[in-house]
Amino acid sequence: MKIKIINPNTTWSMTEKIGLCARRVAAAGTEVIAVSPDMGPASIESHYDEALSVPGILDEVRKGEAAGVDAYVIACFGDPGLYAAREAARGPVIGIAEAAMHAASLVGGSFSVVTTLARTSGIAWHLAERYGMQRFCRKVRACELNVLDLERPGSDAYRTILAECRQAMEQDRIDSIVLGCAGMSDLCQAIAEELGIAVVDGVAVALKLAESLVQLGLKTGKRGDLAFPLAKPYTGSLEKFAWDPR
Ligand code: 5HY
Repeated sequence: MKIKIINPNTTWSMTEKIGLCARRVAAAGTEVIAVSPDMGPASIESHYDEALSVPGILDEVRKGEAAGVDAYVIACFGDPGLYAAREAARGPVIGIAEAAMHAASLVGGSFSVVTTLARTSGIAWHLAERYGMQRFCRKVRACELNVLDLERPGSDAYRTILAECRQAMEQDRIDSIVLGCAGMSDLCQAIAEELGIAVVDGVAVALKLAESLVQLGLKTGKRGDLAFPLAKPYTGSLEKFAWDPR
């Protein structure tokens, strides 16, 4: 099977890292294709960034459908464009935040999210609410790191994130920690081993969930609000997004 992991930001070093972490857990028969769109923000740290990342995500889904991709992962903790991507795809589309929160809810009664900037914590809470995870989510903690600090040598990002995770473990009465950024994917195992608590990386969970759904023959339902988009003209730079009902 072919699973396409879309890092909606255009920072390819993060995309490569995300692809590596996904391939580490992928089954033998799974081809993992990790991409950044040709257009979009270098990092996603606001509603504005999220909105501007969606055309790139949908463009990658459009290309994936033509290439026979079986499922998609949206590797950004805000799950941007998740429902639009589900409309455009035949197979499953999994957001890393939704995947991570569900996984955390299966291995304990409570979790805290450790993310980058405090300004994105509202987005994480909105997702917890949308996914019915509020009763499990104790806290959303921010390290006050920019997303691209995760890619900057010498930024000391690991120690900053580890310290916040330790605080969460010691103060929040939780069973697990959810990493609130796809760019933290490579830190998951080290943090879990150092602290001795379950640490959930949404990239890995989303990949395994996508694999399972494909293996079970479960595709995105097309009888309701995730049906394929309606055909109509789109103008300007969005012209190529006009839906071809072929
Ligand atoms: C992400 N931003 O996973 C989110 C996380 C965040 O560029 N990739 C990004 O910090 O909001």
